[in-house]
Amino acid sequence: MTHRLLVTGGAGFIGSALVRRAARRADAALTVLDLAEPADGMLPSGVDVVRGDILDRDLLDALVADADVVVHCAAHSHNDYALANPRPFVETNLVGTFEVLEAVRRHGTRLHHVSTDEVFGSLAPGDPPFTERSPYAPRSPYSSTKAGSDLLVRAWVQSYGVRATLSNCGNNYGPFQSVDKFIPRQITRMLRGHPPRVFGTGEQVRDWIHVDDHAAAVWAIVDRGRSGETYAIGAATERSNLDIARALRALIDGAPDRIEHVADRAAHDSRYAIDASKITDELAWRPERRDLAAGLAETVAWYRANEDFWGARVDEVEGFYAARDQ
Ligand code: TDX
Repeated sequence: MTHRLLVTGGAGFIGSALVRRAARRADAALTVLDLAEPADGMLPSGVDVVRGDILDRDLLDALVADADVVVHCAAHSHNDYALANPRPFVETNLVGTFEVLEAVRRHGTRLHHVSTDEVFGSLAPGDPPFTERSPYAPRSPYSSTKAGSDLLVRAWVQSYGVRATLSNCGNNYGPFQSVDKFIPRQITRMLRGHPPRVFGTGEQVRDWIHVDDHAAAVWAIVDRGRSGETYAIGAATERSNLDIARALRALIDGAPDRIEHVADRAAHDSRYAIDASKITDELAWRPERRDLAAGLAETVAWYRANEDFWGARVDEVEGFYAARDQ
């Protein structure tokens, strides 16, 4: 039987990786709903791309009516933009998820909600990693809207019997990530001859996972996950921002110590880390791309070869950061 899959946000970094992986399956018919036009090469041919907003109720309803499974990835995802202007985050991440939930409720459609480890707040150095049972403790406009969207999904499962799963993943890296995020920003700065810029001390720690491993985890949940359950996704690869900046610097121009420290982010979470035992034990998912050094080298090579993807955006992004002394 063909599975008709609708991926909201499927022209984004994580959403498109989900679509590329699903397109390998012979039994999947894929539709993407996204505000943005997919970048060249981002989506396989044969994917039906609909340009539009999850807040457009009629459009969303028509697409959900035609789907067996909805993977909800559409969100505004950048912390610094949320600090500068939180309204679109509340509208898309909270109200948009509400609209997705109402649509799947009307049509009895299975949902998977893609979320982030940021909903659990910030860890101190010796704390155990986040699990599915960690208390929600978001500290920023972005993470609070994602936390709220998770709670809506959980409530719709309990109150209306919606069939839904959730996932909370650590920091992703890989091809097609927007240049406003940490790793692509540093790579593209260095390719243009500028040093990397870390916020504050640079000692903040993130738990990195290749986007393809995240995509495989999401499809494992869609295939084998239990409705109502949450799955934490991570590859146990904690690194400080300084470690990453140095590694990239060494890959690109061999001068790992020339790094600029700039103004810190407000409410900057100091550490994220994920304990992925539940998904590894219950769904037999394992990260296959655990070699971060190899993954970063491949990612640098991708950005070198794909200036078409990022060249037109870097000035705008650097202008945004410059206005914030970052
Ligand atoms: O130029 C920079 N310098 C810097 O030091 C940028 C852009 C970021 N940083 C720091 C801030 C964070 O400590 O690097 C770290 C990573 O920053 P982001 O790429 O903005 O990611 P983060 O804030 O950790 O959130 C990410 O993971 C959870 C994603 O962007 C979110 O969308 C996801 O939900």
